[in-house]
Amino acid sequence: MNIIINNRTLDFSNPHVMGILNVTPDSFFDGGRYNTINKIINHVSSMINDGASIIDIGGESTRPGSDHISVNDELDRVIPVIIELQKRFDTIISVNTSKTEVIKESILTGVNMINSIYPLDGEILKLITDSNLLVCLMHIQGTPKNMQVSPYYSNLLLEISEYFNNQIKKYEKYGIKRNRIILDPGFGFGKSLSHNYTILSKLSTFSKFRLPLLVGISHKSMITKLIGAAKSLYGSITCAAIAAINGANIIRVHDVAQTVAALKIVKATLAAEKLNY
Ligand code: PT1
Repeated sequence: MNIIINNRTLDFSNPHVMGILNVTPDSFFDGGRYNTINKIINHVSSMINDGASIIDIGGESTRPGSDHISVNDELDRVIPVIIELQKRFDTIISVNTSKTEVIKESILTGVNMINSIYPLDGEILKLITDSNLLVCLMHIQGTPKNMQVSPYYSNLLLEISEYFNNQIKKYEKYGIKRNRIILDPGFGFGKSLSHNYTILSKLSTFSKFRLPLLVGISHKSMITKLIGAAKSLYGSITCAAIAAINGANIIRVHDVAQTVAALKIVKATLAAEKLNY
């Protein structure tokens, strides 16, 4: 599976790492850490050197319980950063937003991928179609404000698959080519601890869509609830490795170098599996 974006080919024979760049003052893990353009550039530069092929810029926290910020605040945080990164780096830039205005401005600025935690509609899907961008389609139940109150599924994997089916159909109706869509089961977005681990263990069920699979597990509560925040890096790397073994194509993480190292081990293991001694 290959995707061509901006004259670059994303070859999915091995998983890619998406480095998280939070330009939020309140993000759940690293909020406020990258609050000057120099800090941002240094951080992105190390993520790329460490092996990230996509940088995901987010200006609004979507962790459980988080509030929305205003359109103008989000534009002020995100757009200047996209511009600076484009000047300096030859990387795929993803914008993590659900706001129409932010998506519009990001497209004008030349972003390569739209990563929205909500399904997109109408006008914005047309814009994405015309710009030939990649779009991540993530499953969510509820909204960040209420999604963890009492997540419930009568059939978790089936319901996520149906959601993907319906949304893919809608996206295609607006002209988005199927090979521009990336699927994401949305770890922590309206899921209990056991829902999250069921998805992780059965991730390969979503390979049937024959679309790239993105996962974001890094430092989430499904890890800290089991091993505590102080050790969440170890859990994040473990989850990245399990996800890669189970078919994830893009892994969204805070710790790029550590994840890339783990993925090398997974790659060697999967390659050896195919050998016949
Ligand atoms: C994700 C994701 C995202 N996660 C995509 N974008 C977040 N495509 C932001 C917790 O339980 O998985 N995929 N953008 C961060 N959201 C959360 C959700 C952070 C849950 C923390 C938790 O701790």
